[in-house]
Amino acid sequence: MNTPATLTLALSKGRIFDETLPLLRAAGIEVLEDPETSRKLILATSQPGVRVVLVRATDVPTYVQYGGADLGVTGLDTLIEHGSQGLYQPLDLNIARCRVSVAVRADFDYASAVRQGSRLRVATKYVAIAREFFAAKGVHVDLIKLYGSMELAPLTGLADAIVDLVSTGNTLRANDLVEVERIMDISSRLVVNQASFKLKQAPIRRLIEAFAQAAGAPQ
Ligand code: PRT
Ligand code: MG
Repeated sequence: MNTPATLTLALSKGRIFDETLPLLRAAGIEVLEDPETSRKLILATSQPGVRVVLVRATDVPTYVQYGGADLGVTGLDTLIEHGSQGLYQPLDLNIARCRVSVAVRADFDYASAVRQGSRLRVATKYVAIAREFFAAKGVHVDLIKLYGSMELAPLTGLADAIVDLVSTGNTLRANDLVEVERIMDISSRLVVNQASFKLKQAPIRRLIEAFAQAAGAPQ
């Protein structure tokens, strides 16, 4: 249970866990187990009152919103899609940086499709971000929700374009796709349950301050 005496931090395995570790270390907190080798979902730390729970990246905001965790680290992409109700967002951690972009097949003339007012079929996991972006541009789109392997959609004819995360661009290049629009820059945010922030104010404030210093971000 997440009790008043414990501070529970929700993280997802992979880049968010890996890039949060140095921030925890800066706050004097060592995670005592390695999620890649352990099957445990609740990880103890060097501070008896602090524990880490491992959840799917898209479930982090949900855990924090409903108090299954007091705090969590989540990509801005995930946060926008989830919505920020019940979540306090005190800090940009500047980790897991990437961007949300529009990409198409190298042989698809995106600029003239947009100029001619064609209706575009767009596949994405980021339906809210894509809807808002194309609406602001005045481009009519049919959005097709996917949960993974977005890059495949233009290659199979499922869609004209995708809206996806890009970091190095290697995945797009490997699939003969080109980035045609950059929608927004993404980094991971600290999110805090609003009730926890009131009830566990002192330890949460200490953690925010240590994270802010380590992340080099103004609070
Ligand atoms: O992978 P899984 O289905 O379990 O969950 P997830 O994809 O939601 O989690 P995870 O751990 O992959 O991503 C968590 C968060 O990391 C995202 O919400 C982003 O905020 C952030 N992040 C930063 C990224 C990337 N960089 C990134 N490059 N998330 C995903 N990618 C993927 C991207 O989707 C594409 O398939 O990597 C590929 C592109 O990388 P490049 O370097 O080839 O351009
Ligand atoms: Mg992933």
